[in-house]
Amino acid sequence: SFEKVEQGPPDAILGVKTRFLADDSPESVNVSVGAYRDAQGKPLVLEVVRKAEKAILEDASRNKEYLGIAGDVKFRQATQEFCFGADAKSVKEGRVATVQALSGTGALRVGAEFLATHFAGTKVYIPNPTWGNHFKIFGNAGLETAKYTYLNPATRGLDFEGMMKDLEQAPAGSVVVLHVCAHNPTGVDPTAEQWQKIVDLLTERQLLPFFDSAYQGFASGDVDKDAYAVRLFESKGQQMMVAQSYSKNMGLYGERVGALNVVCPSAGACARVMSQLELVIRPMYSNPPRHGAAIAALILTDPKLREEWKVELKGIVDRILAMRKGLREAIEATGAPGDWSFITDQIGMFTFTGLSADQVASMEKNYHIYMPSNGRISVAGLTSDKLEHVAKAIRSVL
Ligand code: PLP
Ligand code: TYF
Repeated sequence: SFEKVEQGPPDAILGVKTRFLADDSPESVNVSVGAYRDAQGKPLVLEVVRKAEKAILEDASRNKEYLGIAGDVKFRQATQEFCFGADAKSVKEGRVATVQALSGTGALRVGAEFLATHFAGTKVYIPNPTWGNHFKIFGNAGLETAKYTYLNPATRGLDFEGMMKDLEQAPAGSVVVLHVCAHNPTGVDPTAEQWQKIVDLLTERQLLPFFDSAYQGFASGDVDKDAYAVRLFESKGQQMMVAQSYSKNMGLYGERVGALNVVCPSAGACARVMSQLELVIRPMYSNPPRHGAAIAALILTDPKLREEWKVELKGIVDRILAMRKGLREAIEATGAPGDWSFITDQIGMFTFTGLSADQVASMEKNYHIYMPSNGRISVAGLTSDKLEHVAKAIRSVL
């Protein structure tokens, strides 16, 4: 009987939003979920997305037939180039197996299922801390997960030595999950020099990188610059997997647009991997949805739309940077002790404050400010009129 089914716990991040929605205080602030809000605190649909949608609706040659198992062909081609660059050797040589996926989460899940099927027993190394869903995605696929050192809590910077030491211990053939840029939740990325050392270590130790690319363009505003790590690995001839998401950089959250790329050593291996990815997908959801992928494909391939997207993306990144600066200054203005420069040093949409779970609970109870218990603030959810309130609340819980 379904009576025996037990109540499950709420999601660590999505559960916070539920509590926020139930709070009718005029002071309430939602800095929980990583979703961009405009200067008025409203969800944003990019102008370029509206334009692409309009063009799609008006194009009578389009229909609602099922896509193939691997998804929209034009999107798959465009997303490969977006990730690796048009000149990437692996793309030119037809060595990249790419399937459209249900955004980043779906891409990770399909990739995990593929690994579990063909490389059973593989251990997956995941940064500590990371996006909480990583452990469940790989774990539910039946893979063993392990943490590797990432953040140094004392400096709120990268513990690079700790990271390298842990990865040196990983058995050959293990998978290493790496955030391409704008690491969630820490906002801390390796430097170019450190990435060089990481690629050398992974090559030497025969470890397989599984990149999570949820924020390409969202870190620096420059989509090519943000792809640095992936393109570095690609240029070294590394085999790898990359899960891409267009949730943040195109603001397509609910459309579920993403892709899984598997860079193979040969075109033959690529064709075989492709066939196996399709065998993973077919019994799960048959084929992915059309609409969002058509939007993304049009924006990526139409030079005029692509240029407009660039400008809008820059606007988003600039607002986040302004909120970082504003939050730091507002906290410093309260006379709060300590060094708050990490807020403007960290990259992407989050700032990892180092606030304890108790302090976070107190912010919620006494100031109606909602964030996950790990102390991560979604800076993209802040607006100028809330900065002082948030800063004072932080000051008071210290
Ligand atoms: N990976 C990371 C690190 C994320 O932060 C997110 C979203 O917040 C995702 C993957 C997946 O998001 P989506 O499934 O919407 O693409
Ligand atoms: O804020 C975060 O880190 C994410 C956001 O289907 C998110 O958890 C929310 C819903 C979803 C994927 C990611």
